[in-house]
Amino acid sequence: MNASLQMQKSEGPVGTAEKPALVLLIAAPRGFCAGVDRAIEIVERALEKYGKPVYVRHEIVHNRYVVEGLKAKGAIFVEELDEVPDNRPVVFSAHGVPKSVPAEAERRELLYVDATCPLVSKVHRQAERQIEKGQHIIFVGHAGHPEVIGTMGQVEEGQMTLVETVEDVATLQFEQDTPLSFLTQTTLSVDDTADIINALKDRFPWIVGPKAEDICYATSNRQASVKEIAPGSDLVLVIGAPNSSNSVRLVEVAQRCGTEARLVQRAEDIDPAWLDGVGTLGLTAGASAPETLVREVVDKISEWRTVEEHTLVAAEEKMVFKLPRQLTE
Ligand code: 0K2
Ligand code: SF4
Repeated sequence: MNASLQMQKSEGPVGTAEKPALVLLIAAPRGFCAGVDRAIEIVERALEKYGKPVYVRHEIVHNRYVVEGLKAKGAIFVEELDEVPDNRPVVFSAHGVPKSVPAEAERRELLYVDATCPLVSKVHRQAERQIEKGQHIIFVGHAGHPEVIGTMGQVEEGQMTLVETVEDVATLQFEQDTPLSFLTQTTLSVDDTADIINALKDRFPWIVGPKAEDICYATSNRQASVKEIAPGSDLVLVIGAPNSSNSVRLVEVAQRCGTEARLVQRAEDIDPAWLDGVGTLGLTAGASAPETLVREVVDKISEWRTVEEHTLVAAEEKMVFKLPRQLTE
C-alpha cells in the first residue's frame, strides 16, 4: 500500500543548537478503533443510566489512562464477577468473555452489559458454527490473553486447540479424517499469522477457515501504517500498554523493518537520550491508546527538538459500531 504524505514538501526543519531539528513521521491510522470507542462509550453510558458505581470486568481496554479516566467517573474495575455486588451493573471488556461469565451473571441475576467488540463476537459465533459442523478448531492466538480465554471459552474443553507459532503446528497430531477448522485472535501479527495458517494448510490440507482472516481491520491497518513510517525512521515510538497485544505487535512490525522501536505508555516514559542521533522519529499508537497521549508525546519531544510533523496515511477508516440497545432505549 502506498501511503500519501499529508504535507507540502519543505526544506526540512531548521533546528538550533539548543533544539536540533527532528522530522516526525506520524502513522495513520493509529490509536482508537471502532471497538474501543464503543467499549468506552458503553461504560460512560452505563454510568449515566445506572449511576455510580458501575463495575467493569477486566480493563475495558488495555490502557491505564483510559481506565483511570473511567475510575474518576465512577467505574470500579475487577477481574472476576465474584468481586461484583448483586445490586450493581457490570460491563464485560472489549476483549470478550468465556460463556461461563454471562451464564454466571444470569444465575446471580446481575445486570450486565457486554462491551465485547462485535468483531470478537463474530469469531465467537464462527467457533460455535464450526463445532456444530463437527469440526475440531485450531485457534491461533497468544496463551493467557483475555481474548483467547474468551474465545476458547465459547466451546467445551477439548474442542479447540491453541497454537501460537509455526513450531506449535508441527507438534499437532490429528488423524487424516479428523474434520478441522481454524480461527484466529483479532490482534495478531498479519505476517506471522499468514505463516502459521500456511503451515496449518501444509500439514492438514483439508482444514477449513473463515473466508476472510479474523485479524480485524484496525489491527491490519495499524500494522500497514507502521510499515510506512518505520523504514525511513531512526527510531519508532509506539504508544500503548505492555499487555496490549495489538500495540506490542506494532513494535515488532517496526523492528522487522530493521528500525529500533520502543513501546511507551506516556510521554513521561521517554528518555531524551533515546533521541540522540535520531534525525527522523516515527510515532504511532495502538488501538487502545487515546490521541491525547499522542499529542502529549509530540509536545514533550517539541520541548527538546525543533519538530516538523508529517502524517503518512496508509488507509482510511470509517468503521462505527452500534451500542447495545439496552443503553440507547
Ligand atoms: O490488543 P489487545 O487485544 O490486547 O487489546 P487492547 O489493547 O485493549 O485493544 C483493544 C482491542 C480489544 C479487542 O480486540
Ligand atoms: Fe475490535 Fe479490532 Fe478494535 Fe479489537 S482491535 S476492539 S477486534 S476493532
